[in-house]
Amino acid sequence: MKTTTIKLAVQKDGRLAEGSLVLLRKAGLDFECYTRQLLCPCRNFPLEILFVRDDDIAGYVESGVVDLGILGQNILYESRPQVRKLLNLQFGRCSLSLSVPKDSNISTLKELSNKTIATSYPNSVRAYLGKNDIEANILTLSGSVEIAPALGIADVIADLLSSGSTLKMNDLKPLQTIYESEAVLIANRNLSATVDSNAQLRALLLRFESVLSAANYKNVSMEIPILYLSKARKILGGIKGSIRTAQSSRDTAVLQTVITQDRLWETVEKMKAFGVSNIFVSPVENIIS
Ligand code: PRT
Ligand code: ZN
Repeated sequence: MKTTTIKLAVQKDGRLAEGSLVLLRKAGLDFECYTRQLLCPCRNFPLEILFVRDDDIAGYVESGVVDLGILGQNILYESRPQVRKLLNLQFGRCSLSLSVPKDSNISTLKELSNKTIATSYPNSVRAYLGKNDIEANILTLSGSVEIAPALGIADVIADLLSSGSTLKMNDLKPLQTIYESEAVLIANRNLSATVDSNAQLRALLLRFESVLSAANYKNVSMEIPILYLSKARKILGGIKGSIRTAQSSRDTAVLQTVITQDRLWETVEKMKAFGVSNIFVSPVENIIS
């Protein structure tokens, strides 16, 4: 079988850099990037990782300089590069939001009419205004959008928002969300057309998918009086076939299962009614189906 090396571009420094590396490591990829050199080969997979600025990633993938890239979905919405999105990666979450000064009397979308909106995302804002039938002026800035109202050059801003602390620090408040965004894996169009026949790419995607599905699950084990075992099994459900029990003493058993993160606390509360003890919760690294 012919082995082709896949090239993947990730952000060198910035908000997506750490999340990208964590994903790659959890996928079992072994590489060293002490000084974050530009190109880093993987020891145990035919993959080369290219560390670049986030602004360059879409272009590199589009032109085929690299095969894959990890970047914010906001870039796809804004620049519409000719690439294919393969996976949502569950980190780098933020929203593109319209915000106004705290003391502004703008409180509805309609009131944006004829106002000036400062943003680094002019295409996204234009499309949103068009969809909502609003005519406003767009002032494109490359950064520090949040200070535009204080400088008197805009009435409104449209910027990425995650914790909201930048808004607070600049006496702004959110008005409306334009879209939600998270990090995504994108592929060059020619490469993505060969997913089925490209064994390396399929293997890499399987690794990423197994990490992503595991992120929503927890491993839970507990000691439970044997008396309540069958009732507990009914409540737990768990992933198909994943409830295991082993008798630990005459009247108790150790029960182990995998449950979704959102059911964790509710389930633990219910189990407490059965007199369970020694509850251990640990992350699930991969789910390979
Ligand atoms: O150096 P390089 O060009 O690679 O990086 P960059 O500085 O241009 O980008 P970077 O690292 O800031 O953002 C990369 C990607 O991270 C973005 O394209 C988004 O997909 C994602 N992301 C997630 C964010 C945020 N959250 C975010 N909060 N990008 C920017 N911000 C900024 C926002 O513009 C605002 O200035 O953070 C500020 C608001 O944050 P909060 O937490 O105060 O609300
Ligand atoms: Zn950038």
